[in-house]
Amino acid sequence: MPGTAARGQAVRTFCRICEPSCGLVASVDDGALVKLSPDRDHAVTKGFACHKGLAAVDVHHDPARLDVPLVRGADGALHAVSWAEAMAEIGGRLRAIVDAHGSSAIGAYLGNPLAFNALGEQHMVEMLRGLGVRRRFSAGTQDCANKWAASEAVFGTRSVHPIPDLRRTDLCLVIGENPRVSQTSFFSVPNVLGEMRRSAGRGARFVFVNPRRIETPERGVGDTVLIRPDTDVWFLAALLHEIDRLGGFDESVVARHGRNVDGLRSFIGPYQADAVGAVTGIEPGTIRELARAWVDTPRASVHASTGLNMGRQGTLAYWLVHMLSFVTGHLDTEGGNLKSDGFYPNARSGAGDPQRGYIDTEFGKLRRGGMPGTLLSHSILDSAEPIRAMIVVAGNPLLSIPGERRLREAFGRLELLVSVDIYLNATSGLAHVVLPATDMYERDDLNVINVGTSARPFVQYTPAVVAAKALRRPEWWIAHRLLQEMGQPSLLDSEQPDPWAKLRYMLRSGSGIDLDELQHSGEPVLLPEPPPGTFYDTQVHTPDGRVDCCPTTFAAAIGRCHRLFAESAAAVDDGRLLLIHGRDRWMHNSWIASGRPDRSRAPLSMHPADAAALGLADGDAIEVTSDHGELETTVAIDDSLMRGVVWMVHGGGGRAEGANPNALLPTGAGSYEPLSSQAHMTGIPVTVAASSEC
Ligand SMILES: Nc1nc2c(c(=O)[nH]1)N[C@H]1C(S)=C(S)[C@@H](COP(=O)(O)OP(=O)(O)OC[C@H]3O[C@@H](n4cnc5c(=O)[nH]c(N)nc54)[C@H](O)[C@@H]3O)O[C@H]1N2
Ligand SMILES: Nc1nc2c(c(=O)[nH]1)N[C@H]1C(S)=C(S)[C@@H](COP(=O)(O)OP(=O)(O)OC[C@H]3O[C@@H](n4cnc5c(=O)[nH]c(N)nc54)[C@H](O)[C@@H]3O)O[C@H]1N2
Ligand code: SF4
Ligand SMILES: [Mo]
Repeated sequence: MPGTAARGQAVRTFCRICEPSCGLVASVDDGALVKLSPDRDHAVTKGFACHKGLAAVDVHHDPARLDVPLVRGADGALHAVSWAEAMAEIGGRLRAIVDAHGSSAIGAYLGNPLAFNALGEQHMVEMLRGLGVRRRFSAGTQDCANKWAASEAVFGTRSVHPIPDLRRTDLCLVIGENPRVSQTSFFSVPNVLGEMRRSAGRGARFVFVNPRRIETPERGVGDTVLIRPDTDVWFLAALLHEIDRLGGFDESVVARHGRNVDGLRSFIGPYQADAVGAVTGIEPGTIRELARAWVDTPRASVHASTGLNMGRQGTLAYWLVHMLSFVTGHLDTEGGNLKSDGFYPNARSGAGDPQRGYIDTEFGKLRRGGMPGTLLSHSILDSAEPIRAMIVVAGNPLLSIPGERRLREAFGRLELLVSVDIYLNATSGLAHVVLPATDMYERDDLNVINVGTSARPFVQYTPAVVAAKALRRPEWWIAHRLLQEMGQPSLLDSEQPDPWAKLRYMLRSGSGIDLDELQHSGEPVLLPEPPPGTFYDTQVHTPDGRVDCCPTTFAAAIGRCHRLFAESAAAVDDGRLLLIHGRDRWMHNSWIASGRPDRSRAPLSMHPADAAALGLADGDAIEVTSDHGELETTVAIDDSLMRGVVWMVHGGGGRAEGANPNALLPTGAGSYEPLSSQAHMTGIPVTVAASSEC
């Protein structure tokens, strides 16, 4: 392993659990990782780290970690084997499946931690290409696929996501995001709460749009505007409508850099603040006041996250987020929204023509690039050409994709399920072969996650801080070992494989950085901060170089949007509660539950008045039912919620015990947004009743 640390050393490294990539110092003694501490000398993250990042030392030493390859035997149990035996098992089964059904019978799912793993992601994707795997699923369609689709349509590239210029902004609208808990997404700011607090201290106003009064305002930053779930698109349409009425569009910016603004105006036409009041639950006066504030504030910015993404119309909603910034002249300006490049210009590499972005499949038209997660069980159980082998890397789709019960049945039908993970998770518990990966302190890496979305971009190399324990292997090696087993060209054919070749090239061509020097210094290298005044020249990749204010590919979605509005208006008082979910401070998706006060709880939080109306009290056992499934849990009274909304943490059933809200979410036809394949996961109507078993 290059750079593995010797005895009694402090090794500079960084965390790869979430997006800020906080700098850490690893204390290594006698080849063992002893402690992780915040790196106070880090030029960007400056000693910030959260408890999850520091507790990753426990993940490294956790006796529950996978140490050796496992193969399921005739007795139904998993047995320790060598890498050669595990690969022979996979190779034998895969070859039989491909011989009988072709490579289209192989599917794959790539989970969230792979996006934090520079070599792992690149080489796993290469391996899937080598094996001819067409049906690829990922955490992306449960997380952010709407953002890729919207940016591709508006800016001509899926990779452009301008971020608020927090240090200089005077008004920041934060939609469907909980920075205190999650440290934000598609927006890398170390200690984002501290940064927001500093901005608030100099007078910046933060407005959080959320069905819950989230923790961030409690910490002295801003106010919450409560919104009914899954209605962001209409709130944003009304905000733009009222801004336009006030003359807030910047006609010269729009004329110079935009096209189809008439289409945008026609879309927002029906949505005055008064018209959306009942559906969004937001007082018309609140929207008008926000519109006035936006027009009157020269430095105004906006950011949206998973709460907005997971509605039925995430692409249209994110389109309007871009529009709010662009048509009012706040994009590419100080204190507005800016886009940085990181160590390579990712806007260019993400460029694509939205007109050619969709393909015909047996499930209808789908966005090219990745299948909707909510069609995974259908692709195994209901397809004319079923997936028979699945390769799952760094993911727990059984728990993270809606519809666990159906997925369990589908995975049970597979002729081969391979899981590459650091733990035996719920998904790998069903696998035929489980392969033990290295964790983030056992592999060398580069902070690739925040390229293009970082407020203070830096690039840093970390060595493998310690050698891999037992038989754990890095993903790049596993990918190429499998290619080799399948008789495909593989890096391992060479005596001195160089998994870094592509990243070495990207670093050099993108920012003139020499990988060897980066490896040698261990220092984070600072890159240019997002520069105002360059966006339209460097980041827009539409055919005519203009920002598309109403892409023609949205036509059907716009018609659907108007129809859904009429339906939602009719359903406002139907008496059902609306389920939302999200994160808490201790859990990280399904795989970390660090220091969680009560690991066994995933209660349903209810507003006191909603609980009282059902005769329920804190701690009562309940059954929660939707049109798609049911679960049992207990009530937690929570007056931070909007009336009529109930909340659960997601990821339950993994490292933390407890119910998983995905049992209540839709799958199959109608469960994903047609434009982006993003799953519909928020604002799900449910009924709650005292548990009949009590
Ligand atoms: N109801 C509901 N569902 C959701 C969400 C929600 O808000 N609500 N959120 C969605 C979102 S945003 C996301 S990103 C997805 C996450 O979906 P997934 O990525 O499928 O799920 P995770 O729980 O993150 O599982 C990650 C797995 O990777 C393993 N792992 C960790 N580090 C490594 C490593 O270095 N190498 C390897 N090979 N494995 C590793 C962990 O042990 C774990 O088993 O879930 C989505 N599902
Ligand atoms: N502690 C912790 N941090 C994490 C993670 C974790 O599991 N735990 N996961 C990481 C991952 S993979 C991701 S993607 C990021 C996500 O980061 P965030 O997007 O900030 O995720 P959440 O903290 O769940 O915040 C989502 C918010 O959306 C609100 N919401 C729900 N429905 C709606 C809606 O319809 N409209 C609006 N406007 N709001 C709505 C919820 O109340 C919630 O406060 O967090 C990352 N950081
Ligand atoms: S904020 Fe995220 S990147 Fe930073 S230490 Fe915590 S988990 Fe790691
Ligand atoms: Mo995510």
